[in-house]
Amino acid sequence: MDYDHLQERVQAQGLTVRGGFHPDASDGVPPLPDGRQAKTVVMLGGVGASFWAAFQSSSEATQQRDPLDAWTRRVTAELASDLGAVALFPFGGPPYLPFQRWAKRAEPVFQSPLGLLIHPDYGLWHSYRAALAFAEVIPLPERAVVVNPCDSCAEKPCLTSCPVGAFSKTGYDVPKCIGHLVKSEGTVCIEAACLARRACPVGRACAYPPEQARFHMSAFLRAHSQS
Ligand code: B12
Repeated sequence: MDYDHLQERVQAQGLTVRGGFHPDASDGVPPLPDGRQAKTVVMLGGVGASFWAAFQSSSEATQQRDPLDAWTRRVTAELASDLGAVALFPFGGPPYLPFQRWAKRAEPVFQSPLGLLIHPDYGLWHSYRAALAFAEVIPLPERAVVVNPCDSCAEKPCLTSCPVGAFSKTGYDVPKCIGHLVKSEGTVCIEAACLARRACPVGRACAYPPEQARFHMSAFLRAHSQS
């Protein structure tokens, strides 16, 4: 198995390889079905609208419950079976697998003040949909050396753009955010896929188009207004 072949197979399913790493026991990667420790983990996800068309044309897109997760499960299970890997998912918890921690091992992304990981080119407009765990060591491309874009951002507009001040240096006030999203004034946050996220100057070309923004924000709102 080589990395380029893997990227081709993954892209054919509409997902993107988001780097990989060779885990050790401290990474919290679940053991493979035969009890061995995985030797390579490859992260799969999306950048901007990269998986949106593939998902939208799938049979899962019109199902009522968690359509994106259902699509992700199917395409990743197909990839895992073809490539001899085990599929792991960021959803389905709690407990949750530490996808953001793994993402930082896999590619140059950094914790932004919002909690989301920032990528120097894609900004906050990217996500992790699944990971593939392999028993073998797959050689990985050399990791690019880049700096955290938030370090040189003096203004930090992400921390001052939320209409209800849900983000602060002490964390993210989820009930405050949800309380606003359910009101008519919250529509603008839904259309923008979060005004705080939208305020970040990095990777704006990758910002989600309106339909995708509405989809993600509505799913987030549904999940949290029920609890
Ligand atoms: C629980 C959860 C949340 C909780 C956060 C609770 C909290 N304070 O941790 C809530 C519901 C608030 C949340 C919100 C959102 N989330 Co969320 N969330 C998760 C989930 C399912 C589990 C996180 C976790 O507990 N991991 C377990 C620990 C052990 O793993 P870890 O990697 O070591 O933990 C890291 C995170 O917890 C992170 N963290 C800490 N505080 C916060 C706060 C926020 C807001 C986020 C996003 C992360 C975060 O720091 C830890 C150290 O790196 C992950 C998927 C996953 N499996 O990781 C997605 C995930 C972190 N979320 C994600 C996203 C995109 C969002 C939303 C934008 C949803 C949306 N609209 O699409 C919002 C952000 C707010 C907004 N207004 O837009 C993405 C982030 C992608 C990225 N670029 O980093 C993830 C990775 C899912 C994915 N499929 O890609 N999320």
